[in-house]
Amino acid sequence: MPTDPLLESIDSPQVLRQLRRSQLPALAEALRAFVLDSVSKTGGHLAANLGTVELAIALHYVFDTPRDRLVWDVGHQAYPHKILTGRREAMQTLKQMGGLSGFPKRSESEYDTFGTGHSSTSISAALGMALASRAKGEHLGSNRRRHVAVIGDGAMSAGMAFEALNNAGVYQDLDLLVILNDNDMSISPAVGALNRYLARLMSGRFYARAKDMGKAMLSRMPEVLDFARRVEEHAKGMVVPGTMFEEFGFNYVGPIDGHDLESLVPTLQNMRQLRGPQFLHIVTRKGKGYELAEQDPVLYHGPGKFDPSQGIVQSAKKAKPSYTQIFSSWICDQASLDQRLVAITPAMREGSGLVDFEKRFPERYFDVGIAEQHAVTFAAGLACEGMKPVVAIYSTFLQRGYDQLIHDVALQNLPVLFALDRAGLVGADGATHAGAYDIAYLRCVPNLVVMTPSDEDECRQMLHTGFMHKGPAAVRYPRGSGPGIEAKPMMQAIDIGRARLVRQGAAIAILAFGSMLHACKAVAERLDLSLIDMRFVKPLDREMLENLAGSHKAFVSVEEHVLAGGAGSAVAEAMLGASIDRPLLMLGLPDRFIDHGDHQQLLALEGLDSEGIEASILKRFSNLLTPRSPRLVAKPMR
Ligand SMILES: Cc1ncc(C[n+]2csc(CCOP(=O)(O)OP(=O)(O)O)c2C)c(N)n1
Repeated sequence: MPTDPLLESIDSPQVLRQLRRSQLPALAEALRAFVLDSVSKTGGHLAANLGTVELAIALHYVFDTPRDRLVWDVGHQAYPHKILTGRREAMQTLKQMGGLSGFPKRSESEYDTFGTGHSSTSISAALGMALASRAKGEHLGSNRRRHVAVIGDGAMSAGMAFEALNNAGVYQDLDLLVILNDNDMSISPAVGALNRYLARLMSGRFYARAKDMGKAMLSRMPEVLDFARRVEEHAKGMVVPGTMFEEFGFNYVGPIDGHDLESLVPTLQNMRQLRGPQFLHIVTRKGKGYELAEQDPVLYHGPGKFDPSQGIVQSAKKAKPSYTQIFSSWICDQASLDQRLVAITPAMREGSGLVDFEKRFPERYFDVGIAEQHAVTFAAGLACEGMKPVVAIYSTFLQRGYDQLIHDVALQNLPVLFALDRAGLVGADGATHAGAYDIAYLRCVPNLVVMTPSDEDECRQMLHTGFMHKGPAAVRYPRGSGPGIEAKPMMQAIDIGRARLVRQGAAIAILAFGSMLHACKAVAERLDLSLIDMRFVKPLDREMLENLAGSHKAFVSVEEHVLAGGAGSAVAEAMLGASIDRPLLMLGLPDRFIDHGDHQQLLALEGLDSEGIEASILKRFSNLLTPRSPRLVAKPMR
């Protein structure tokens, strides 16, 4: 790590606040170098964090954190904040098991006032805090508590952000400051009319005038001893008249250069004195200060480890295709066969594997912004008119579109295919991004078909099956790659609701769902058990269960999903319904949030690797197994 005495001296914002303002640019330089070096060693979000270096310094310099509440939206851009709030050394543990989270987390630091990961929550949360301060009488006097939400232009596109503005704008006695960190980028280029509007606000004369005017005024402005009236007057001088944010009841200031501490610090100092909902629009550059990231902020949004002197080098080694790549090639193949196919992404073009699709079928590609709710209902509308929408969405983000999925898609039995990426544990992104609940929230919805592919080819065939199906369907597949089974070019619909016997064994049948099949294979071999690739959570293959019951004494269900309401629960319900009287061992994720860490390691810790599965089976059913293998006797149980 580059050492810098100034940066190293900052162990808390209290120390930062002792610095002279003239020292801040040097601190920013050291902090930026540290962020780059640190992320290049651990992997993590880079470009967004290079863009918030000055903002994090200015906020902690001006506001009395942690007493004043600072809420970072999404939180992927909060590394400079983490570093300035006593976690500089710990950055080397970022996103690793037991280490720092990649997002703000209340249990990690008192400076992390609100846990984030999913976007567009900051204004709601800060408004809640501000109203709580008012209820507790902390809103009076010069030492009153302030509340700041920092939100990116991408995150601003979500309905939630506007719901919060709408709610906040009527409270004229609150200390609430919303800072729009506008870098004209989401993960990929920002989209939509809001983006165009912000570009107009920033563009040409408008921006230059506001900026120069603001600077001229601020230079005349005494730093501390301004009466609120004078401060308001000055700040108002920078207001661009008639912005949308003013119509919402906010006092809009900006746009100002978010990398220029000379304007950022005094502007914040002045706005800190103002009451009522305040809105500061700052302009920053994603990847600021690292040429390669400035040039390609998409590539540097969330890189793995890399050498900063070389930049990211794409590996020449041909790796196994990820499930995302399987989806990516399937959707292009299917689209070339069917003109009705349209693809929808809520701002996740890269992560969801739609880069090629956009290039090849631009008129059938819709990036709707960070707007999962809208994405789902928009798909429903398309389906009503005979299109065949595919919503490519992470399992964790479909949680946002749940009512739309029930009310707008399933209730009307519309043929919308949900391609659910990142199902199961997601490793370094941790609990906020875990796709651990989708089976439970999907399988209770009438009309939905829910599929869990166990390998690459099955994934491709299931996507095809879901696409051909006349009603709504979901295919849930995990992050990363599968067992390495080649996906056949030919596409053939699978019989809906049919499981597949993988191995005929004795005594016990393992019912494996999706990603768990592979780990179960070794166990079935070692213990001579039957193994079934269940394939469908809904409809579940009851006939298979009934047949198995005739020749097996017990069942084991295995899924990478919470046990509560999951696939095992579906099996239990089906067994009860069919009066199948056999003991059932349900293996899956516990009723607890699972933090970040290496995916395989986390699965092993939860007993979902083949050793863990075997140990659980031995523990519960050893009396049912014939001790043909010495392992049955010798292996200690967990
Ligand atoms: C509800 C939700 N959907 C999608 C995402 C994935 N996501 C993380 S950051 C990001 C882009 C955010 O853009 P912006 O707010 O402008 O921040 P920037 O990275 O440009 O600083 C997206 C789409 C998310 N975190 N939450």
